[in-house]
Amino acid sequence: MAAFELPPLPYPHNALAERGMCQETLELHHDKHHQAYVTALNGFVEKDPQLQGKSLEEIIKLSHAKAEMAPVFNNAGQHWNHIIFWENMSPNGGRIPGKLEQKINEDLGGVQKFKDDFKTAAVGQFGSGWAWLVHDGSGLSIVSTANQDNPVSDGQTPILGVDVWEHAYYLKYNNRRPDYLDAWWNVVNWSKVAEGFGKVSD
Ligand code: MN3
Repeated sequence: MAAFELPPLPYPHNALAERGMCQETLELHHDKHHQAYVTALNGFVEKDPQLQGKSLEEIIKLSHAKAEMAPVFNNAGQHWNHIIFWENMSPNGGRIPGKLEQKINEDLGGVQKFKDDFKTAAVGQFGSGWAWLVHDGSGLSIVSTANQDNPVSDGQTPILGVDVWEHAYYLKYNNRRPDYLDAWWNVVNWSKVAEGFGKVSD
């Protein structure tokens, strides 16, 4: 039995299309790209006894910053990143719950400034990568990471993340990464983000 499985997309592939995330992108991105990371990761686990029986987080920590384990880290990191990415979207994401909004106001200078700064981080990430809203145990901050990296390796807990690899937006938005990010705000699943925030802040 394979160690890891691709979790099903939490909504139909066409569910976000009206809000700017097209069906074809979700089919390729989830069913092909994410599946490829899971398949590759399972191949490494099958061959390496030290990875067997380990959780995804354990494998990420074990393989982080080890040159000989880079392929393991790349695929484990991307599997982790995409799980939160799919969960962070919804056709009815609702509004930012009050407690999270209050913390955004305190730590990030208000919701509009948070959105502006998050977009700046995501647009400014050179090449492939991610932008994240993280909690470091005391407060919220915005970070970006290259390629497959994620803030877990730095002891931070991501509660919201957006994929800015070209495969996430190129079919619909071509080179217009800022337009993709503008559309992405329309599908953010705020109740899920607040759930993640509750786990680290309570
Ligand atoms: Mn991706």
